Amino acid sequence: MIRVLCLAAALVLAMAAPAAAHNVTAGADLRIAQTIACAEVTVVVKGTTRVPGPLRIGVIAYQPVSGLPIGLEVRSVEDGHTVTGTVQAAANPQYTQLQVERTGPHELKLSAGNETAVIPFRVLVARGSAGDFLIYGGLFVAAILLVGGLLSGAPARPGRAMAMAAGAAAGVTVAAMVVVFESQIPAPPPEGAAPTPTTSTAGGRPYVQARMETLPARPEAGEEFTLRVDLIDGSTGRSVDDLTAHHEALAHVVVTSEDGRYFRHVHPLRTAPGHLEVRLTADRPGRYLAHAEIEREDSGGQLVAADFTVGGTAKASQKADTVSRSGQTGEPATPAGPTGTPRLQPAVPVAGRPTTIELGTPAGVRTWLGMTGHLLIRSQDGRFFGHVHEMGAPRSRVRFTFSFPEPGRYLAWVQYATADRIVTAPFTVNVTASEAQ
Ligand SMILES: [Cu+2]
Repeated sequence: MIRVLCLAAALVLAMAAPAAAHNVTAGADLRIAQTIACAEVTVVVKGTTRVPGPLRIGVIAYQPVSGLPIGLEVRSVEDGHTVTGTVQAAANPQYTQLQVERTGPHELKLSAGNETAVIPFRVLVARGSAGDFLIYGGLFVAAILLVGGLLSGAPARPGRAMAMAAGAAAGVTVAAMVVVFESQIPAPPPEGAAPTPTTSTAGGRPYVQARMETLPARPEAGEEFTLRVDLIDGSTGRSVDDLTAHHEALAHVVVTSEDGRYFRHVHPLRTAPGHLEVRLTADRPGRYLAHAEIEREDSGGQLVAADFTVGGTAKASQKADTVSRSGQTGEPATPAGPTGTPRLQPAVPVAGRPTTIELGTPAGVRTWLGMTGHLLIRSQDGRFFGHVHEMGAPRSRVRFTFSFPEPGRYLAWVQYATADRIVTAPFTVNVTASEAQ
C-alpha cells in the first residue's frame, strides 16, 4: 500500500506542468507608476477572482492634484471587447469598476490632458491545483467508503469491513500526503496566462538595444519637450514589448542637469510597442543626462544612459519636484524643512566601503514604487548612476547603505512620498580613496 501511494505521489510530481513566468500572479494587484499630465501617479488594477466580472481600477496621486480625471479603456486583445470609464486620481483613490468578459491579454489605455498611455496586462484567474483535487478527492472517497460501508451493513462482515476501512485509510493517506508535499508541487498556470514557450529560453533573452532622444532634438529652456525611449531587440531588429514591471514601473527615468540642480525621476508612458515617452521642461540651458532603468522579461535589469543639450536662456524655475533650496550658489544646497540634513557614517565615505546615509522624515511617509525611500546617486561626470532603497516600514527616518565605486564627487538625492507629495532632498558627497590605495 505504501509503495502504491509513493508511486502515486511521484506520478503527481512528475506530471505537474512547469510554472510559467508572469509579471503578476493571479489575484495580485498590478501597480504601474506613470508620469502623466505633469503628475506622478500609480495605476492600480486590482486582482480579480472571477471572470466575467468587474475589474477594479484606481489611480493613486503622489502630488497635489485638484481633480485629475483619467480616461480608462480596457480592451481584450483576443476578441476586441472594450469597456470604458473614468477615474479621479487622488491620494486615496476611489476605484472604478469595468466589466471584463474573459481572461487573457488585455490593454489598459489611460488618457489625461492630451497624453495617452497603453499598458498591456493579463487578466488572470487562479485555477484549482491538482493537489487540491487529490486532497478533496481522497477525503471524498474515504467518506463515501465509510458511510457506504456503515449503510450496507459491512460491520457484520469482517472481510468487507476490512476492505472498506483500508480503502478509506488510503483516501485519507493520499490527502494527508498531498497536504505535506503540496508546497513542492508547482501550481498550474492561472486561467488567462501566456502559453508556455515551446522553444527553450534557458539562455534568457538578449538585452534591449535602447535609444533615448529628445523631440525636438535640441529643446529650448522653459519649453516642453518629449524624451523618448525606443527599445529594439538586436537579434531580430523588432521592437521590444516585453518589459516587466520592476519597482512598480515599466521604466524608471532620471533626468538631471550636469550640475545636479535639475532633477526629475519620472515614469514614461508606453505609447506604442517598444516606445516610451515622457514630457519634461528644463528651466536652464546646458547639458542634461538621462538614465533609464528597464528590465526585459527573462533577461534582467539594464541601465541605459544618454545626454542631450538644452538651448535658449534661463527661465524662472518651473514647478520643480525638488524641495525649496536655500540659495542660488550653483551648488545643490541642503533642503530646508522638517527633513534636516542627511547624516553619513563615516562622515567622509571611503571608496569601495559601505556608507550609511540616514535622513529624518516627517510623519505620514507612505510607500512609493513599492519602497519607503529611494536614494539616487550620480557621479559628477554622469558616468556612474546608482539607485538603492529603504525597504523597511515607514518611520521617522530613511536609512540606506551604499558603496561608492571610486573616489570623487557625487550628486545624491533622497526621495520619499508623504501624504500629498514626493519629497526630494538633494545633497553632494565627496568620497576619498581608501588608505590602502
Ligand atoms: Cu522610478
